[in-house]
Amino acid sequence: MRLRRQSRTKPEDQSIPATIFMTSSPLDLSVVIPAYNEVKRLGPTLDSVVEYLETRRGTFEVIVVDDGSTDGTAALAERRGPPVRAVVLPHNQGKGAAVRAGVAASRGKRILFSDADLSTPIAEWNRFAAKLAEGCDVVIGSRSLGESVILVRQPWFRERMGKTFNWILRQLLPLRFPDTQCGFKAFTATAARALFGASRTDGFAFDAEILFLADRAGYRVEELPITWRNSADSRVSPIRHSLQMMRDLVRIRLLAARGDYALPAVRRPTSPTSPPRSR
Ligand SMILES: Nc1nc2c(ncn2[C@@H]2O[C@H](COP(=O)(O)OP(=O)(O)O)[C@@H](O)[C@H]2O)c(=O)[nH]1
Ligand SMILES: [Mg+2]
Repeated sequence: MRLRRQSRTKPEDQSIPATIFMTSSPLDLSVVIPAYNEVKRLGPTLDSVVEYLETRRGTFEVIVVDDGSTDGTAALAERRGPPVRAVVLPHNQGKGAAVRAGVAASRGKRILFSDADLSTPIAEWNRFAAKLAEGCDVVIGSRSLGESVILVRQPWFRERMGKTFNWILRQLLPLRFPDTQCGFKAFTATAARALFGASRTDGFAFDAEILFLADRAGYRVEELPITWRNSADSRVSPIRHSLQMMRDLVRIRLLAARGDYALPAVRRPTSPTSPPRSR
């Protein structure tokens, strides 16, 4: 049966047909888009995401988390109406805080977060969905795998910054992923709720924290090569955010050492039919 996607009916409309309630919650997919002053890039991104997901089976919502933007980002998202909705944070808190708020507001059985510039095209979701269906809990895009296609590279200083960050990261945390920072990651709702519920990092180091927690708790995490087309426009300030990310990595290490992360280990059925762990 082809499921109906969420209605475009506005929340204040009292005449919503009963069938829409029956099919709209829980949804098959929530796409979370953290957005900070994204009024220029967000419109085309929402068009692509909604157009693509409408061609696929299943119900979905797109949650734009406006992180204290001052350029009308929230109004743009609100004007769209369902399946797009806006979560508005009163002041700028950082990408990690925004994705966490989006996950908390989501109603999907699976959650994908994507950068507002769609540097990884939304059509990649197809392969991520297949991996989740195989039994993965978390599937992360990686620009560092041999099969990844980098159509437009980041500027040299950002590539260097990314590599340095990942090197320092590996000195501090036992992480096996060469690219933790790609803004395209998918989760089962159970994994996303547990991981973001335990996460404490508001800034750009949140991906590293989530992956560290996921591995430690025994979630099945896999990387997928992706296509990447870097958008020259960037909200990342190389010096300020590098320092903030370093400080946050040290803090994650300390929180872990003190046992401050409340995340129970995953229990899996031990039947011979359960999918093998990737480690
Ligand atoms: N919520 C939030 N999102 C941010 C912030 N800075 C950047 N982002 C979002 O994070 C994503 C990646 O940002 P971008 O500027 O494209 O980073 P780059 O591709 O690494 O240069 C986009 O969706 C941004 O809107 C921030 O302070 N808060
Ligand atoms: Mg970008």
